Amino acid sequence: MQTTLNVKGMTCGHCESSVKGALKELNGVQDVNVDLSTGKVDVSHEDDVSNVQMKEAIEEQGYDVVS
Ligand code: 9UX
Repeated sequence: MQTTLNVKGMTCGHCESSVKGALKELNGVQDVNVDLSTGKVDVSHEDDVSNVQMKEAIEEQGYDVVS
């Protein structure tokens, strides 16, 4: 399935890499696309990956998930 998360605070390519890397380490995450201009992070993943899990992985990198 596909989930879009709104992430605050990503401004450069390193931010993008950190967020992508953290999400891709979660079991069941297949693909991650980041749009730096909007802060939208599209995650393709198995059904058993929860929003909370994804949110926590992003917050551990120092970014806020808005919704
Ligand atoms: Mo770039 Mo992101 O210098 O927190 S790593 S802005």
